[in-house]
Amino acid sequence: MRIKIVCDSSANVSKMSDAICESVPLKIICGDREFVDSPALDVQDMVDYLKQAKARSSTSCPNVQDWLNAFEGADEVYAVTITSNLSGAFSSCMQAAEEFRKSNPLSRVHVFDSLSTGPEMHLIMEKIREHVLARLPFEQIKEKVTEYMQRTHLLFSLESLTNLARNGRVSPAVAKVCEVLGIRVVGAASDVGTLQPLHKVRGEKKALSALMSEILSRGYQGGKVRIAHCMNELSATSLAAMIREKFPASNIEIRPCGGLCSFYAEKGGLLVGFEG
Ligand code: X90
Repeated sequence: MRIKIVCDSSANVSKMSDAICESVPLKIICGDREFVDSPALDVQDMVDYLKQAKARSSTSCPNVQDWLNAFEGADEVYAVTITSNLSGAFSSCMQAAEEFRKSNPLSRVHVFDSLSTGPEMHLIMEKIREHVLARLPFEQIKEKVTEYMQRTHLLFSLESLTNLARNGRVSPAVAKVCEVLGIRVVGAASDVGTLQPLHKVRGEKKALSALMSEILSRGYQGGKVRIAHCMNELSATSLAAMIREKFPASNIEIRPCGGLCSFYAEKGGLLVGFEG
């Protein structure tokens, strides 16, 4: 039996891609240039290009066929998408699941709406993989992962919300806060999968302590933490050190954002997924 765990590229896990895991790219579009968020994308080059470009930029989610291509050949599929409240990825994935089941009547597909993105999706992918490797049956994996998702969280710290606001993913009023140099917004993925701003802070240090106290208030006790950063490894490393100081045995991994998260989190942005 062939099992596949499929996610969209907002999970930043293209490095996890192998025979079981597959990442389906979103796209970043600017004028007549299109950046496909695959492992081959040079994120720095994209960010530099967007910075000097005059044209409007936007993003697009995988279409039904993109998902179907990733499902191809599988008997069991577990798909994880970016929040359905900010992207069409969940909806196109659900359509693909329906079509796939029709043309492969013996197959089983489940789509998890992460109501989040980035490192929280990463945690969900890892949990599915763990259960798949332990050979748990389909229904049980569905149940256990849905339960797991109740205790995973996503926090963010952003220097700019310009691309989020320009593309209608956050209100212009929230984005305006960040227009003042040095002001960061620290927030969380809300229960319904939208951006929930929590603090407006001046400077990186204050942002890190705000993140730390939000992590603790969500019941973190030394479990897994996955951090994705947009060109801000230093800050990611400092946060990891703060967490390790309190919880020396914590399991922390840091990785750079891929194209989609870099576009929206923008330079300096941090995304933190963790188990509460
Ligand atoms: O379908 C598309 O074109 C993709 C749209 C994605 C929009 C949101 C991306 C957010 C990326 C920003 C900070 C974390 C926000 C968490 C909210 C649930 C990362």
